[in-house]
Amino acid sequence: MMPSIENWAQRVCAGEIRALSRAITAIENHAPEAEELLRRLFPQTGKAYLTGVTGAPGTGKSTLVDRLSAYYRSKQEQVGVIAVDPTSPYSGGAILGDRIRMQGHANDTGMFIRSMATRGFLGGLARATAEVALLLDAAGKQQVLIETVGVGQDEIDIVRLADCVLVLLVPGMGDDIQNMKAGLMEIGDIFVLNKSDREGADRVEQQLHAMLSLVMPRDGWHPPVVRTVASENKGVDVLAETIAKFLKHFEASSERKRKHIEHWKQRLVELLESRLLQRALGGASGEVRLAQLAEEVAERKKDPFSAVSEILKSSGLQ
Ligand SMILES: Nc1nc2c(ncn2[C@@H]2O[C@H](COP(=O)(O)OP(=O)(O)O)[C@@H](O)[C@H]2O)c(=O)[nH]1
Ligand SMILES: [Mg+2]
Repeated sequence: MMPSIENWAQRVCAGEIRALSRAITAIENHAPEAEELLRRLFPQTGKAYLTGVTGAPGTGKSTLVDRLSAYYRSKQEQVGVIAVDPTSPYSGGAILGDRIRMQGHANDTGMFIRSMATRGFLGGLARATAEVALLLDAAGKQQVLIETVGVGQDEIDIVRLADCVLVLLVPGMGDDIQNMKAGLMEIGDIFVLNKSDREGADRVEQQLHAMLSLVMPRDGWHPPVVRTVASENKGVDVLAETIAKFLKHFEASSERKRKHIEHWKQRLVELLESRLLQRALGGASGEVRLAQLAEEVAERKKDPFSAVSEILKSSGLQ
């Protein structure tokens, strides 16, 4: 088992597509070897720059990610793309559409694209995405782009992983911009006004600036608005330069370090929780015991505090 995991880890580091795909599947399935693999790869990580791309469906996220990827590849940087789309299962239309659109990179070994299933994740989608990002980092992808629809808490958690967050908006959103989630407003490091070839771009940009003037700048960074026409590859170079500028600012202000420490603090708590829960409840018999105790508490035969003490005692944790 162990030598083969070592070999697997080496192949991941070399960027071998099959080894990477297998590793992502292991992460998605929460297979025990995924943890061992990530442990071995961890020392090789911490070099990638993670950019989160979020916005409503149809705003052009996939198109933009595709264009940004091509930009980075033209600069000889290796690129990894993680597409998280809650509206589509693996074989669904949207993902297939993404695949077809990304086919321009199909024969490029410096580029790795993966669509993530979004349902049925043990331990949460954000955690799986974070682990896949680590994997791509270990595989030498300097630019990791994470596409996600900015709707639920899951998506917000995913975007929080990123070093730089792009929030996409398009003209014709009408009053939507007023109702835009405060959360999205706060996590955006750069606002991208895509489809700026469409009517109403000036108006949306004005509204956006008005709203942004109310947001406190973080460490002296005022989130800029960049206009793009992703489908025509317009504004993509300016956007990439703005992302690079943000990174420079981010590192100089030590904000990146602070963010990473915060991130790992949260991840450690999550890992601790899941391990302790595993130890406290054990296998199937623990689950049965939990259900029994819950019933007794619901019927007021037992108080919840004694029930928890009982679980801890029987698992040797107390
Ligand atoms: N007019 C125009 N259409 C665009 C632009 N960017 C993307 N599109 C189109 O918008 C549609 C949705 O794009 P897609 O990238 O799939 O959006 P996503 O759902 O946010 O990933 C596609 O038909 C794109 O070709 C743009 O800048 N201008
Ligand atoms: Mg998409």
